[in-house]
Amino acid sequence: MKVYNYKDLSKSKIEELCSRQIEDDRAVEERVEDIIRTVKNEGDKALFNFAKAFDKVELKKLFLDAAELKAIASSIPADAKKAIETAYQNIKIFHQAQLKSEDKIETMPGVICWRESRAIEKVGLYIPGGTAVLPSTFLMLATPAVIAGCKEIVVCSPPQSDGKTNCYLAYCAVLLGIEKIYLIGGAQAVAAMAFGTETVPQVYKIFGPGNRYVTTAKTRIQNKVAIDMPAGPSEVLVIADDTANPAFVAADLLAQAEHGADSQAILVSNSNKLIEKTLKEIENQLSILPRKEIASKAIANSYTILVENLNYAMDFSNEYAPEHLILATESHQDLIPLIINAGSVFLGNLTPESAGDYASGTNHTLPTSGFAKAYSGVSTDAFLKKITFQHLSINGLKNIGSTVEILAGAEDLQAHKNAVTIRLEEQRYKNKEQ
Ligand code: HSO
Ligand code: ZN
Repeated sequence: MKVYNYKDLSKSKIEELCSRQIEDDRAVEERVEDIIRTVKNEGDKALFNFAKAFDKVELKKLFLDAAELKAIASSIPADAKKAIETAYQNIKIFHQAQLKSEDKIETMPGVICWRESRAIEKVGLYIPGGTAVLPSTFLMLATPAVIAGCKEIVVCSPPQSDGKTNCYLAYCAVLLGIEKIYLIGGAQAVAAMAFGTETVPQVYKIFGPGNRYVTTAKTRIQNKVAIDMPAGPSEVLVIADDTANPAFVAADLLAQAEHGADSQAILVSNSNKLIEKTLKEIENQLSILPRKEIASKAIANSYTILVENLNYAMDFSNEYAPEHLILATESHQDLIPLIINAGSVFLGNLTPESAGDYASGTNHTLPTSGFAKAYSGVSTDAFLKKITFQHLSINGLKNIGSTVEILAGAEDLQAHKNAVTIRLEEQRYKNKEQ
């Protein structure tokens, strides 16, 4: 892990450190475009063929139904069942609290405006499978979808080699009342949910992480359906001072690094001693990780920055806009107001990112690649649309009328002006009659 001194970094070097070098891969793009076209043209037939080609399984049907899911879920170990239930409970409580109704606002006498939420009727959730099966992602996406009241929740996850799904995902489905898991992975799953096939319902918004094929497919279908956010490799930035425990910091950096060789784990500290000790700890802990090959590649792509004080650390962090920000500092409360760009923040020495990844209640589907500058993570809101309403009383019409007439006149939109004038005149006529 390279160590930089913040005061020696030029503006362009900082920019370079903050850029996530994700090259466009023309080969992946072409493959994905071809997959999307094939699913669009051939529907289910394409999905069976892709399962054979990519997942190496000959499927008899494209989904598992409620009874099959229940049977698979029954083999879940008791401790895993309990852990999923606890995580679900916390995620549910936190996301339920996000359902808030707004007040009606009288902007001027007789003019009342308000917003109401309505669930997106049909949503698609992609749950990765293959080497990384993520029941936690199932909980993170399906829980807010259910809470928001989405009528149709289509869940796609690649099949295992036995043509099924694993017991953890099956149990999540049972717990959430999801009656089908479509055994479709990769770009073909995204295409199926975007365009619909004989079996897979078309949805209005697609959520979920995935490999390059999945994320490329999500960007390609955006002219047809909405997506949660553009996705890139996962990342963490830890700001630590002398009070941090180097072993804890190293563990957090490695937890990120084991996600993928392209993950980034960045340490920013005002303490040289902490940096040195953490680098040693990384070496020790890394050597015994089952995923050490992956994690060491990610660590090699990552770096450390020594800053003079924590204000500079915050400046760098805001420029980097990390998906996860860990404040392992004594003054974490004082730093909160300085945070401008971050997906999710973990405060203090006893708050590992893993808590949020699995079970504390916050969502782990978060903006990466600097998108935390403009995007929020997934929440109950992501499954809702806000519809505005307004009502004008006669008094309201009289109060607002001339403003609208004048502005419509200024824009040369006579019909807009008339829509007000015609009503005001009818009122004047009525008044005269009385
Ligand atoms: N850190 C990942 C989420 C995750 N971690 C799932 C473990 N499982 C992105 O926030
Ligand atoms: Zn994680």
